[in-house]
Amino acid sequence: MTPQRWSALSMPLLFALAAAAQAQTPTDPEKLYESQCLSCHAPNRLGGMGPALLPETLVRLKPADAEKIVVEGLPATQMPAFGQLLSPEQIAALVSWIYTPSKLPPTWGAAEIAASRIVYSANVGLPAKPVFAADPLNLTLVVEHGDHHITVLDGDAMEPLLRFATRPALHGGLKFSRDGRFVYWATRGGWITKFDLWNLKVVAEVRAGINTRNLAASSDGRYLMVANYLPHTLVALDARDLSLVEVIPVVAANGKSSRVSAVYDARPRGSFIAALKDIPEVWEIAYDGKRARNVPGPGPLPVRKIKLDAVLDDFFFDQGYTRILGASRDRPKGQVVDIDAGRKIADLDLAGMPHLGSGTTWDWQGRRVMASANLQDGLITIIDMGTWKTVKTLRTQGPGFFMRSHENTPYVFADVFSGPHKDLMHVIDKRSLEIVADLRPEPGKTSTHTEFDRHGKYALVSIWDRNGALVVYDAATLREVKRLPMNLPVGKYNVWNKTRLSEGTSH
Ligand code: DHE
Repeated sequence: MTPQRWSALSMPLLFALAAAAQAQTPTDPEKLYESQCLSCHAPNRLGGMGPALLPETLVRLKPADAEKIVVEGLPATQMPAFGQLLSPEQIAALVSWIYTPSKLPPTWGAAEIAASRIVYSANVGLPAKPVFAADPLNLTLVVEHGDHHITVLDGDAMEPLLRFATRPALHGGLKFSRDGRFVYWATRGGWITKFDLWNLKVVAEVRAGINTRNLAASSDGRYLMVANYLPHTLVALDARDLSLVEVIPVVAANGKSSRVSAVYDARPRGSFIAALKDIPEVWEIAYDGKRARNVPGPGPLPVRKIKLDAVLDDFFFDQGYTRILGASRDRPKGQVVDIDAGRKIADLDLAGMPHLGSGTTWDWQGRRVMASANLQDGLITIIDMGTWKTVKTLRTQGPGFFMRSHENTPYVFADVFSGPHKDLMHVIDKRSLEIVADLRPEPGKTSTHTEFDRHGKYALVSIWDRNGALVVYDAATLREVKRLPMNLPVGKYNVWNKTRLSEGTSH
């Protein structure tokens, strides 16, 4: 029975039916799953309308929280409340079972990927002209986690143009075509979406994995590369229609397979660079044979494997895309890898858990420096990208997640993501390397992730709360100019900053 039909029944009848169902329903979790969950979460727990329910995909959800969701349902999703229908014992058995490995190894190969593809043909071939008057290069997309939506903001007026629903659990950077017309994103459940930003329409969707990390878009506009945790694959898609180009198994020479930490486009190299989580290797996958001269191999997307001393969980490119700065969760030091030479060239003095992918760079006293927040400790490390030495360590009021800046502002915004000061946003002066201001946009609520408009005039900060907001600051005076209510907003992506590779943000 659907949740909608339940609500049409009278309460006493509902309770009587629920009691009868509880008495009849078995406590065997597999049978419970078949009768109650399979229609949305799919056979073999691979996920369908609802997410996959496997230990590999549930790492971020505590069993107690999973139990709460089963009992109460999940607002703004199709997940109904089972608290009246199943007994506490049945719910406990079910929850404990979804945290055990599946008997059948979860598979998501070429056939499943191809079968999942949806092309919205009415939205294909629409005019190459924006349907709105706002500057298309100054649009900012805001991801709202609370009810799984994206808001498209006019970056000059700071007014929403459109708010639309996405598939659940969108994570990581949105990636744009170079003209800014198309935007691509991935959900943790493996769904990839292509959206036409000029016509404000979804063009196509495909499920490229069961548990996906992120995606990269090639700068020649031809390919998307999807990094998966489950299965252990990189998946290349045709950026035009999301059709499958190739599934690349991520396996080392000794046969050991690996999750992919992340994949990024290296524009000047004509290649994708992927870091692996379980094998100490970085892979370069060439999509432009002319530019990527040192990537030999057959097929349209040959792979070059660079061996390292340690796995990389997170990394950052230098401006020339010849070196990457990498960090491993279980190693006290970071490493600098020269991609051309194919080896580590320096260690980085980075303690704790630096979040390099969310760092920022700028010129300081004639040198290029890079700053990274730390997910474990209240410190920010600023590194000279010529000598690879730390030039300054700043103590902050707690662990941080994102550091963001823009060419046209002297400031870096660095959030305090957790702990008692999670409502603070530090403002660092790029000239003095000192914290010069603390913003507290909403006392008690986490403030996080800053993005600038294309001109660097406004800094947009997320209040990460279901009753949250997007707070717009004047980037020069640091005064609040506007506040738009939003539901758990997190990442924000300005078309200009992302397509022009602004030095203050990630790409
Ligand atoms: Fe993210 C980007 C990894 C948890 C919000 N995050 C990324 C990227 C990686 C990453 C590799 C770069 C992707 C890209 O740009 O293509 N994130 C991780 C983790 O390893 C970590 C710590 C744990 C995990 O389970 O994945 C993690 N991330 C989170 C969150 O808890 C956040 C705050 C909320 C969420 O979405 O789950 C979060 N991550 C973000 C955002 C970006 C991101 C908003 C894009 C930032 C940008 O400006 O590009």
